[in-house]
Amino acid sequence: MRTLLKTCRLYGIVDMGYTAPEQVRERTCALIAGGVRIIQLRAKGLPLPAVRELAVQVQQECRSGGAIFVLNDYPDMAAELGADAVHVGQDGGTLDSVRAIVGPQMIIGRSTHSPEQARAALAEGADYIGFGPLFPTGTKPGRPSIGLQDIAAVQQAAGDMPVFCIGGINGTTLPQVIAAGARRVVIVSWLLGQADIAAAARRVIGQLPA
Ligand code: TZP
Repeated sequence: MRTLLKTCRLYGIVDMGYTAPEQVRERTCALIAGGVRIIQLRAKGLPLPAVRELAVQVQQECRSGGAIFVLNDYPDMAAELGADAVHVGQDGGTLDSVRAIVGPQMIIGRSTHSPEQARAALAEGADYIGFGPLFPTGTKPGRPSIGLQDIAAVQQAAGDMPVFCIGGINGTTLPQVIAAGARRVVIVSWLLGQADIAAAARRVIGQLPA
């Protein structure tokens, strides 16, 4: 899975803030059909049994479609389900403590909001980082945006480790993000809002540098 991770350019999130429970399988499949090979379930604020039920659905579709399944926030549940990856925020504890729960094989991703946090996460053993929000976004309301100026330096400091730029990326902002040095992106609301999610994902992947 770590080998597959290195090939991923577009990271998709099935965010329950934008997705009805009955759309979860269909949206996961649409992302996969569009070439997305890493997909996170983000289910903020839902009761644990509901998160688990949705996670099983995303995991099953990822398994049959050959995509990495990432669970946001719940290392214990990720371990119990045998998720491919778990994603934690700055408030998710040390990566050592997450690693102790999920074992040596699981991919661990960390959200970072500054070059310092990005370097710290990589030094701490993250397998990939999210870096943003680059622009203000309704998906994380109230979170200050960090702009584009640090992307190239973070990308360089990360070397071979995947850096996924995130936050307010859409069809209009993507070219600026790429011009600023991004090689990988996460797109949430814009992608989920497209009438043809697979086609939109395919177009984004086609724009990202190989
Ligand atoms: N972390 C930083 S920004 C963000 C997360 C989860 C939300 C990105 O969502 P969108 O809708 O692509 O701006």
